[in-house]
This record gives sequence, C-alpha cells and structure tokens, in this order.
Amino acid sequence: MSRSEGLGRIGVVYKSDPVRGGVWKRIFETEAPEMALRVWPDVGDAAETRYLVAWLPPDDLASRFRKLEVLFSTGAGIDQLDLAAIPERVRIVRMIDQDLTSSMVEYACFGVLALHRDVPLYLKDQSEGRWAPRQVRRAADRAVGIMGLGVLGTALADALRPFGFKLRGWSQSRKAIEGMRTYAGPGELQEFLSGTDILVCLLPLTKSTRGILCAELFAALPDGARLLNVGRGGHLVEADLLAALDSGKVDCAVLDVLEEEPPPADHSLLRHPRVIVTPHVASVAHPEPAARRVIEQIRRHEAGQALLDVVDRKRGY
Ligand code: NDP
Ligand code: OXD
Repeated sequence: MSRSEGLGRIGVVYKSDPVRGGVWKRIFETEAPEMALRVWPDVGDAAETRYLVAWLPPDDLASRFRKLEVLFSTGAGIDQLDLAAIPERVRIVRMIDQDLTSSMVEYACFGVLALHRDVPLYLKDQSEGRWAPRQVRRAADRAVGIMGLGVLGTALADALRPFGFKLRGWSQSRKAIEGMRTYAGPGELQEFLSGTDILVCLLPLTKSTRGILCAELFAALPDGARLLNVGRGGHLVEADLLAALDSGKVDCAVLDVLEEEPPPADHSLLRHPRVIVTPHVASVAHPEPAARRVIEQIRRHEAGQALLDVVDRKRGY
C-alpha cells in the first residue's frame, strides 16, 4: 500500500519562479490528482510537507519543513544549495530532463561552432567595419575537449561527433566514449589540456572545481586556444581569462555564465571584443517536462522505488 493512501493528497511545495509555478500547478492538477502542489509563499502545513521543489530553499528549511523527505532542485546544478543547511535525511534530487539536455546541446554546439568558425573575431571585425577573411580550419584539424562527461557532457559529445572534430574528454572517473579520447582525474588534466583547441567546461561547481579555469590551466592549453564556459561562473578566474586574452594564449571565448549574475554593465568580459557573453541561458528546465519529471519521481518514491538523479553529498554533485 502506498504511503499516501488514506492520508489524503500528497503535499508538494514549489518555491521558484512564480510564473513557472502556475504552469507546474496546472500540470499537477491535470496529471497528478493524488498530489496537491502549493506555490510559495502558500506553503500550507509546512511541518507535514514531505516534498519541496526549489531553486533556493528557505533559510529555515530544517526547522520549518521538519518532515521533508526530498528536495528537488529546479536546475541540473545544485551548487546554489547550502548542503550543510539541509538535514542529512533529506534526499536532494537534481533536474535531469531530455529538454534541458537538448537545450544545452543546442547552445554548446552553437558555442563550439562559433569558436571553431571564428565568430567572436568576425563580430569584432564587423563592429570595426572590417572585411577580413581568415583561413578556414577543418573540424578534423581541431580538438574539442569537454571537461565533465556527465549527462550534458556526453550528450554534447554525441552531437559534436558528426562534425568530425577530434574529441577529448576529462572527468573524475574513467569513461569509455565512442570516438573520444578520455582522461581522468587531476593526474591526466595536463595531458588532456595540451591537445585541446576548444575547451568546454561542463563541470558541476564543487570545492574541487571552483576556479579550475585559471592561469595555470590556460598555460597548459595550446597557444590561441578557445574557451566555452557553460558550467558556472565560479569555475572561471575572470582576471586570469582577461590576462590570457590579452597575451593571446586564449584567442576568444563564449561565456554563458559569470561569477556575478547579472554582471555590472562595465564588466570587462561583458565588454570584451573577443568574448561573446549570454545571460545564463544555455539551458533551462522547461516547466511542463520538469513538473512531469517530479511527478514521476514522487510516484517512484511513494511506491518504494529508488529516486533517480540523487545528489551524492560527499562529492557535491
Ligand atoms: P553530471 O553530474 O551528470 O556530470 C558531471 C561531470 O563532471 C561528471 O562526468 C563528473 O565526473 C565530472 N566531474 C565532477 N567533478 C569533477 C572533478 N573534480 N574533476 C573531473 N571531473 C569532474 O552533471 P551534468 O552533466 O548534468 O551538468 C553539469 C553542470 O552543467 C551542472 O552542474 C551545472 O553547473 C551546469 N549547467 C549549466 C547550465 C547553464 O544554463 N549554463 C544548465 C544546466 C547545467 P564523473 O563522471 O567521474 O563523476
Ligand atoms: C541549471 C541551470 O543548473 O539552469 O539547470 O544553470
């Protein structure tokens, strides 16, 4: 017998963007009549709530949601959460969904192709009224190195393969991926970087990855390498990228994320002529499929099945 039987509807609280919350409410009402979704700040009886969906949970989560069993992040990343403030008994589940993955693949392909085809440099030329063709390099002569071979990194590798790039990938544990030369752990990072022309960061932000895109890392890349950061702003030491752009070590970059979001209008990278910046839009969880994913997860949990996409607190991702 499911734990919800005889107890009325299963209470779920949603605390994130209120407009999206309206869509979540509609999906829950039509597709999960056994659940009652409340949109923040209407939390009902917080002390009895077992499921919370949030980007940023409330500061008083532990004392207010005393029976909370699962915290669903509305995003794929969970670095915005203070894990120490979330009681150990609460499972943390991140958002993985095909639309979110496809959206990242679209954006990251755009970024890699823009860097490969010199688009940041041509935008600079165009802004200066210059028509100056550069030699077109074949994809087969360019190595794309992906840092992070998880859900998003492997999907990107699949999408890039048909272009014919040389593919390299780096992760914590060793991976075998068709058509990709893979490297694992800090010991193989230098070797991975030394053959990477276009570096893509798709790592989670953790204690070990904060500031990883720094002067030392740029020094290990071939001269004139290019950077796509679609991870988090905290991965990048911005001053080091500016110095690497100045010296020509890094030729150009596409950045979807910055340390401070939104950045000040005079931010040096936002204004840099060889950098394309977008406002953290590479991928977002669309509310309909995201709500369906959470419904599926709650049903699994209620039926005593294992939750999917659970965060490993020790690893931090
Ligand atoms: P996953 O958890 O599926 O994959 C993470 C990958 O990073 C794994 O391959 C993991 O290695 C590797 N990794 C983690 N720590 C290290 C380390 N210290 N050294 C080497 N490799 C490491 O994450 P996703 O692919 O789902 O997402 C990645 C990140 O993308 C998110 O955390 C988020 O920050 C970012 N993101 C950005 C978005 C945007 O709009 N800009 C949207 C969505 C996500 P292993 O496989 O061995 O565990
Ligand atoms: C995410 C994001 O982590 O949107 O999902 O950045």
